[in-house]
Amino acid sequence: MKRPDDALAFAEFLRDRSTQDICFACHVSPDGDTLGSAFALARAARALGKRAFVFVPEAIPRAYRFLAEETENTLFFEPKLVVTVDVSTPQRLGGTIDRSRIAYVVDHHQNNTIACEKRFIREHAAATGLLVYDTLCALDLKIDAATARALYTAIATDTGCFRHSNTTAEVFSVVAELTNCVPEKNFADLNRTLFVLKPPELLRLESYALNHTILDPEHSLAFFCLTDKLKRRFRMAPDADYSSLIDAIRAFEGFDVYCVARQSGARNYKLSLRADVPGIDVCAICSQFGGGGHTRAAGCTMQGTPRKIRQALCAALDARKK
Ligand SMILES: [Mn+2]
Repeated sequence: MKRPDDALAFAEFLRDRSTQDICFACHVSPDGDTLGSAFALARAARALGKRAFVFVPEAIPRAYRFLAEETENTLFFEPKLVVTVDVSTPQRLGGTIDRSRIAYVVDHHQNNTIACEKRFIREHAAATGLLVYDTLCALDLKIDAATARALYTAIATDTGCFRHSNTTAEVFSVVAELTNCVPEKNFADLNRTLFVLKPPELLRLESYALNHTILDPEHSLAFFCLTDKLKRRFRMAPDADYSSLIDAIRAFEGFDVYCVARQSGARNYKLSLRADVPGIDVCAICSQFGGGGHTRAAGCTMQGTPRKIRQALCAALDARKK
């Protein structure tokens, strides 16, 4: 079993006697990777005899709540150390984390900007969950079923259920190992929870989104804007998870870039971008607007009206093509 240096160094940090009372911090709009990775790490830290909890700055989406239940994330204390997990920027930590206590950064995003000397970053890894898996191997910890489910959640969600271009041989070999760690020897039930089941109001909203996506062949862009008004019309829960909308509109054939702009505040929109062709770097585009992410999946926040935002996005896409 390979034990790369970066994983060994992080494993050594976790095992160290001075490493105590750890908070594993997730990013805002928590997804399967930040949550699955953080809960797997919290379980590992506890197995090493440390106190540990997972800090999630916003409500955990329904599909991932089982992670917090399986790992009993009820023990809260003043952490001595913070380890950020899958968090690319200080802004994405949310407001309440004491940044002076950040002791380690574990991530796979490009250009991670969290200030910290100790870093375990692999920009080409499909998911932070793969870094955590290597860490558990470096620690020689047995992977129990709950940890396997947490890591599977991290890897399966960040690869779009093994559909995206980041689905490498490493992904399949790690997932093969994880499959052997659950009693049923498959992840069928978990896949249903993660990828199939959705609240009825969200399914109806997705159907509306498919009917109202602006298809712009000139910029090869499919764009949908989710306004607060629409959220009210579909009676969406305040903590609804809208991350599946971008996957829904990504099914439109013949486009290079897909975008969902979600209103948050009067003139504030959170954009999710996906590029499904090589050569278009949506991370670079989002960086222009203060965001970031991966080459093919990135996000940023923009101010203005839906029309102005779409125009600014088209201008950025045009500039990239020249
Ligand atoms: Mn991730």
